[in-house]
Amino acid sequence: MIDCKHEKLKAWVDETAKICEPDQVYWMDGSEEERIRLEKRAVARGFLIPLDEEKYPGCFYSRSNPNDVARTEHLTFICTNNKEDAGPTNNWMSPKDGYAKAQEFFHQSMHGRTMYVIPFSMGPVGSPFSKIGVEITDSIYVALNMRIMTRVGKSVLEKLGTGGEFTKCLHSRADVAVEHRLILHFPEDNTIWSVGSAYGGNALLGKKCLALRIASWQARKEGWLAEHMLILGIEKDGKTEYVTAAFPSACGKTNLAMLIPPEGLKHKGYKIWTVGDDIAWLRVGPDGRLWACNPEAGFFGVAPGTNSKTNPNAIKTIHKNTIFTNVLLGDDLTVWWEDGEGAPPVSGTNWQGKPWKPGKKDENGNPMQAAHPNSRFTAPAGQCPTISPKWEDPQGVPISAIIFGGRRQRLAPLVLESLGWDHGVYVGSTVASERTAAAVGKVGEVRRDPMAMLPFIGYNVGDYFAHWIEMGKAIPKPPKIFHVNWFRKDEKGKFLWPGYGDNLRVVEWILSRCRGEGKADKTPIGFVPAKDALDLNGLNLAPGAMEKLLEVKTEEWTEELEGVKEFYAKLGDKLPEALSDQFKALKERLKGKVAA
Ligand code: GTP
Ligand code: SPV
Ligand code: MN
Repeated sequence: MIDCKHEKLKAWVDETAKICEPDQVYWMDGSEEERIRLEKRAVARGFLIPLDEEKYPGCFYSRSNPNDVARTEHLTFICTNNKEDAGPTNNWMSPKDGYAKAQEFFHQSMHGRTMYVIPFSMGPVGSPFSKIGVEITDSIYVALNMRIMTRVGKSVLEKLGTGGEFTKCLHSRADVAVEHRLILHFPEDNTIWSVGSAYGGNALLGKKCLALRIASWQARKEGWLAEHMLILGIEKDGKTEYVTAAFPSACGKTNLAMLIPPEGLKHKGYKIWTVGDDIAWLRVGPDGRLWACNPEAGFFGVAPGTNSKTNPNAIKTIHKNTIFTNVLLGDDLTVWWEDGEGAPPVSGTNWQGKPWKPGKKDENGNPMQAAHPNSRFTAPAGQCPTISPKWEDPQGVPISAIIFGGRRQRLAPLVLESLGWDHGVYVGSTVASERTAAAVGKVGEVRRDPMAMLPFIGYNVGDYFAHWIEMGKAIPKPPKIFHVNWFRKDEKGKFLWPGYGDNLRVVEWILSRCRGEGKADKTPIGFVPAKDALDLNGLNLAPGAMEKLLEVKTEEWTEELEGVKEFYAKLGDKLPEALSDQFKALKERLKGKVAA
């Protein structure tokens, strides 16, 4: 039994137990013995299925309710006293209404269940930049996932001491009904309440809820940044440079963070180091550069498309101690997904729990899906073959470049260098991307997703942009800011760029630009690589593909301004002047009135 000396925490747990009425309360200690015990219990209750012990040691399968397979942004709220503090891009509720509404759903929601109390740290326990949370949940699936994704247990409680600050994270699956689902953030109370879902981003409260929505609020107050970014180290000739990249959900962060250099670049001797694949906390370091930490301890990665061609490091990471959610479960107790590793099992059960065989059709005559497009793996970061020796360094790593990106079939070139910090913030603020399966909604629809943070900014987007502009002034040696698009297509709808490992060719150019090397052409929207500036050795691109990939069409970009204008108009007087100036300057450059 864990001994908690933090009176406020104990009182909160007692108070919560009175509302949710669990059968018992269990404090997690984070031990290995506890993991085995909880896994056994989850298996006995049917929440987890153990996979083949030889092929997948320590791995489990989990299938969630089919209505609960992605983040539900329309049920996600920022609850602040002033509506304006949530801004035009967030759903808002008053804290009073939020607590009252959710309380109805939490009431007696844990009958017949255990209430797990999970003390966790985002960032290494005890690091001056880490943040502590305590998640209360009735989901053993959540408890086991939190043990992988965060640092959990006794050491965190010890760090918290008798009066340490922590984020109160309350979660209940309740009846997993969409009508009873709410994901509420109370940044003024450092509190999160999530009910009615057991899906990752809705339920693993350390991740998007704490490390982005609540943390971005705190970061603004404390002068740092909490971002939806991977962190990647690129080593050459004994020197390692680091970049961060913000792409919207399911747009390639995990893949870029674990990339393998392509054959044609092998002779250059690059080594790639993975620091993080989803979230970065960035601060100004004593040397005047921007430094990034990964607050997470695991990867909650998209399964479909992951195979040893696209992402061999991920495949090696997930062969043990991994939880697979909503993929295909083979009758031989293996797992598989669309564009997965090797041949599919001869028979199995798909993500919906239906019998599945290769080639089987659904009721509409379409191929029956094996895995949900947003099916995921949860794996310890330390198992990644390319995990950086610095991934748990409390100081983080110094950043040379910030890369924004989106999924755009047209318009956005393969890579673009901004003209400076404020223009880079403009570029980030205007990122647009086609929707993916990571959140409920229409897949493929283009929407603005500023800094890939649209669903994760915990306050007014106008204030968030202003904070980015301010940060530029506070960083004596700021990183350069870029934009990439791996997803441009030809007329036939085929990707023009091979992507994955070949993305290193683009990162290589980016780093060369940061060192003041690398050739570029200036266009009205920023710098693109000069002809032959990208190393395409060993790459067989279709004739004319590179020209199309780097093409900047003035008419199309002028048209794009209309969309930006519409988006910026929503910000009203919260739009920072620096950004409206950037907008005007770009418009002039596109008219050709001023030199590009
Ligand atoms: P979240 O975990 O949702 O934040 O997503 P993520 O940004 O980490 O995305 P991830 O790396 O998991 O990639 C999502 C999908 O994009 C997968 O199906 C990948 O196969 C695909 N993908 C990743 N990188 C590339 C690329 O360079 N080119 C193409 N065409 N597809 C890619
Ligand atoms: C995303 O959707 O951006 C993810 C997965 O990384 S989730 O944790 O569900 O947010
Ligand atoms: Mn993400």
